[in-house]
Amino acid sequence: MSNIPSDKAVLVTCGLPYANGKAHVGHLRTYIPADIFVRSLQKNSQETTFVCGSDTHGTPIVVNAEELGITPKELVQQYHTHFDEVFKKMGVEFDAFGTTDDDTNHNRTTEIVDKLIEKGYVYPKIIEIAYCPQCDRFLPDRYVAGTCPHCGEKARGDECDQGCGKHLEPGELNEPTCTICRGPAEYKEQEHFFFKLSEFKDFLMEHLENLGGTLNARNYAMGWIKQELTDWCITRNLEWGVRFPGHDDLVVYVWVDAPIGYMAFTEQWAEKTGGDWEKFWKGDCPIVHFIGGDIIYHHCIFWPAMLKGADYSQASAVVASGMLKIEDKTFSKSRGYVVWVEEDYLDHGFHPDLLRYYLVSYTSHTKEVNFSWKIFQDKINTELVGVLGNFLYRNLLFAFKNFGEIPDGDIDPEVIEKINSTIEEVVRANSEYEFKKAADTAMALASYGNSYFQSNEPWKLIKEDKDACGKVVKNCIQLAKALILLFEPMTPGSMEVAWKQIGMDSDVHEVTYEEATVPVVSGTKLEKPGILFTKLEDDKINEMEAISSKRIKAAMAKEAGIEEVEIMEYKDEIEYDDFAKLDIRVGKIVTAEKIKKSKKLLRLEVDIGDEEPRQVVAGLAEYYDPEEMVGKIVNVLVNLKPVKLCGVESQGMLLAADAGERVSLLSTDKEMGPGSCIR
Ligand code: B3M
Ligand code: ZN
Repeated sequence: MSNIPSDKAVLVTCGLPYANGKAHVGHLRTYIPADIFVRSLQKNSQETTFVCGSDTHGTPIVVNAEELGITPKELVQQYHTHFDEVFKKMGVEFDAFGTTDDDTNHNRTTEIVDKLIEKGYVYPKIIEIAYCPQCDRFLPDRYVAGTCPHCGEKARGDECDQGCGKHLEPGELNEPTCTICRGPAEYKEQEHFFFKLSEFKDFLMEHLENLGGTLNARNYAMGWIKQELTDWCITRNLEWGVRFPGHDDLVVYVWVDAPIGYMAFTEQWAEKTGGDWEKFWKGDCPIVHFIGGDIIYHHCIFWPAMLKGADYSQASAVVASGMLKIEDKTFSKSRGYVVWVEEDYLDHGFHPDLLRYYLVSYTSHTKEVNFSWKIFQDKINTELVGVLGNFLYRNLLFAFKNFGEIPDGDIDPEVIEKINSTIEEVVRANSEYEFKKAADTAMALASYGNSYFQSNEPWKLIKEDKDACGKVVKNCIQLAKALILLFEPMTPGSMEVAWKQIGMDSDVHEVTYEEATVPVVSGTKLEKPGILFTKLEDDKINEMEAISSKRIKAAMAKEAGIEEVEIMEYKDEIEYDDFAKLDIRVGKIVTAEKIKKSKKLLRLEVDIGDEEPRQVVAGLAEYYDPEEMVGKIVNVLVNLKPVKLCGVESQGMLLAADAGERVSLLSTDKEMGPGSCIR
């Protein structure tokens, strides 16, 4: 739903990444559409401020730093720099990118919390807090695990992450255990502070009625409010965070100071540029929050109530993105279903624009995006390369070769009309957060360009009527100009290059849609155009798929407690006859003992169905105790030429799987009598 007046400056924010891990494509699912939205507003002559920053507080960060033996400050600095760099590389250009540990945010948070206390919205209450007697500490959020009181699934800290997804208040988890020592925790009474969320019910109902953005955000939030609205515990026992005023042993809950970061970063932007932050937060210039679909509760309930309580303006719109799947599987770092922005994408030489286009054009913003290398290849090759790239390259190369400059001629009214209606539709789609629709509409203009070129047959005209040919070419360049402006928000790097190719010397990122129908200037010199989008080859995509399946296998093995397997090169092909020469039989180990002079060898006697057992010497002493071997059903190669090992004759060989650190004997999956043949 669009409720953003076109004559006001707009503040756009993005959910703050936790400075606790690397950037992956799941992050970009929110940041790239937000950046495209901002660039599209600018193209439509609207003033924008775009802010984000690192979320640096909260227990997961403290837990992680503790595990790594560094301070939370060191940890967050490292990831803050990482996110800042990745965003820049991906063309996501914030006007400010701060951290919630900056002084601006500490100060603003303290001011807001003080105000809420002063206005009577905060009260103390004795509650039961998980406490670990072994570690002698209180256990906030992620420091405690247990079962969800709502659905009974395993849950940790403040969220039922494996079950119903509900926010959990301190003291709610059943069967609490300490995540540091894994011992049982107990509940102890302690004073904490609560925000009177329940008093904001009517306000929130009204706020949500008028809230713009995507309907998923509004509808979920309305549903929650109708159910219940309980007061919210806003303090935690931690050292790291923003101090709760007057209580040295408490900090505010991370979900208090994180959204306040949006305001603090706007202040940082204002400080840097001389801009006015209050026109958003105290005035009526609209604020649009882009967030992941899993943090709607925090942005549509906690946050507007806090702002209202402290006398600040609230957001006009909340735009919540759908989830991301990787190769059609639920995104999961621990199971290997993840695509890291740097190591899996940028470091392999993929242009940022391709992923930008993919993420925004795959499906509508609130639906699930599936990232699959094959679909990525297909979409890029057919759309960016096959339609847009093809139009720009073919037409500019033809113009360059035959004219060397933009030829004379009038622009067809039909072409101008087509450009205008496309822009109108793209602007409308963007204002409704329908980014896929905007992408498809822009791409349809490129298809129109291709048919215009094709049906006018300039390659024939050049021989028959150069002036008529010039006119076609000029119209195509006009279309190219409009397309470059329409695609700049999605593929800014490539369109910067294309803008030069049509002989423009202005900054394509600054130019607005109004320029799209301003006639291109005949006589402007053209350079030989380069290819903007190159086809993604199968080899490259296969290579990426192999990297991803290797990661998934490794994760699965890790989960099962199995080490990563080094895949050996395949041996040369053999005939069946070669295989048939091996005489392999089922055996049962009857005796096993160490060979004194050797660390590695065991002497075994194996019943292979003959009257006498076979003596076999096997290099298994490092992997098996002799006692545990007796009675095992094994596979024995019985026609191997006997050899002496440490003076003991070996009359066969046991088959085993070898994974370096561990070795496992081959057996049969049903018990088979000794002597059964293996084929
Ligand atoms: N740091 C990340 C998340 O839960 C969290 C967002 C804060 S936005 C104020 O997606
Ligand atoms: Zn649950």
